[in-house]
Parts: sequence; C-alpha cells; structure tokens
Amino acid sequence: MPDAFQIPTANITGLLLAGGMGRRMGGADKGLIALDGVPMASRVLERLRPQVGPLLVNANRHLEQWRDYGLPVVSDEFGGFSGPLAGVHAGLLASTTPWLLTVPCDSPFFPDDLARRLAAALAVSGAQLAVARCEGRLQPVFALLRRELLPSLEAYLQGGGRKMETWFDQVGSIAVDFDDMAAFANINTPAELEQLGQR
Ligand SMILES: Nc1nc2c(ncn2[C@@H]2O[C@H](COP(=O)(O)OP(=O)(O)O)[C@@H](O)[C@H]2O)c(=O)[nH]1
Ligand SMILES: [Mg+2]
Repeated sequence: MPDAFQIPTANITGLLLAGGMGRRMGGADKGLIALDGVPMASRVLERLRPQVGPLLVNANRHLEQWRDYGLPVVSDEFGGFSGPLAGVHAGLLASTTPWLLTVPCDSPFFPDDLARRLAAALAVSGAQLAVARCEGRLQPVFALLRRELLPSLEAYLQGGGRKMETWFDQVGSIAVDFDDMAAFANINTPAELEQLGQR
C-alpha cells in the first residue's frame, strides 16, 4: 500500500484494553498474568508500540501495577464494568491524536500489520472506524477509529448501549479481513493460558 494511504503512526494513539473483570480467569487482572514468564500486557504492548505513536493503558484495578509500565493509565468513567466500549470511551477522552487503535490485553499474537491494514482500508473507504474480521467473524476489540467519534460513543453508552457491533453499525464502520485466525487467539481461561503457553 503506498504511503498516501497511511495514517502517520504519530497520529494514532494505541490503547491497551485491560479493564475487564477476568471472570473466566478466576477474577485475575488478565493483562498482568504471565504467559511463558512474560505478562500478557507486556507482550501486547511490545507488538503495539511500533504501530502507533502515544500509548495508553485502560485499567480499572491494580492501578499501581499498571503505572509501572510508565504509560498513562485511564480508568472507565462509565462504571460498573460496562464492557470494552467503556474502555474505548476512556481512551478517546484521554487521547490527543486524531486516531485511536484498540487492542485487548489478552491477545499476545495479534497482527503486526494491524494498524497499517486498518488505516489503508479507511483511506480507501472514507469511513471513520475500521474493525478487524477473520474467518467471517468480527474481532471487535481490534479497531482503529477517529477521535471525533467520542460524542457518538458517549451518547450510545448514556443510552444504555453496550454492544460494540451495534455501535460500529451506527457509525458506518468497515470490516477488514485478516487471514490468520491464530493471530487473534485470546486467553480467557486458565486452560487457554496453559494451551497457548506451549505455542
Ligand atoms: N474498560 C473495560 N474493559 C473491559 C471490560 N470488560 C472487558 N473489557 C476488556 O475487553 C477485552 C475483551 O474482554 P474479554 O473478557 O477477554 O472478552 P472476550 O471478547 O469474550 O474475549 C479485554 O481487553 C478486557 O480487558 C469493562 O467492563 N471495562
Ligand atoms: Mg478475551
């Protein structure tokens, strides 16, 4: 893809979504759990860093530990663990760049060309939000979106909306196909942690 179709990385804030309850992981703060001796969040940040400019962490618990990453940590404003969109909202509020790229803390193998491919598709389509899709299934926590969508997201959350896909439809998002399903493997349970640690 020629450079003309690329958003400069400096214009994209990378948001690590780590605000969940980790219910299926026995209530652990999932990003802080080690996979093969390295916290999953560290692995995700390592992959995210070259794809973006500024980085932000969205977390709601163990804030002292999260601050050890030396990155700004933002917590949900829509309380009560309202789901990933509350994290996206907190990220949009805190970011100062035109674009935000979201990735979850439990997917250590996500594509290293995620930002590049989502950005290229946005440039061609003129849409304001692009989301990854693989084998026909949306991967909604992997999205590149404009900061100007903040009022729309705020209205959606205030109206009780929680589902990512529904809001994406409202803003006319586009889906971008990726081939490698293994790249989107995410670790939600102790069994998955053990399985993927052997990879
Ligand atoms: N800020 C915030 N993030 C959340 C919340 N619930 C889940 N997440 C994040 O959303 C992502 C996906 O959550 P997960 O429980 O793994 O759901 P999955 O899509 O079924 O794998 C993870 O990065 C979580 O940290 C929430 O209430 N608030
Ligand atoms: Mg998950």
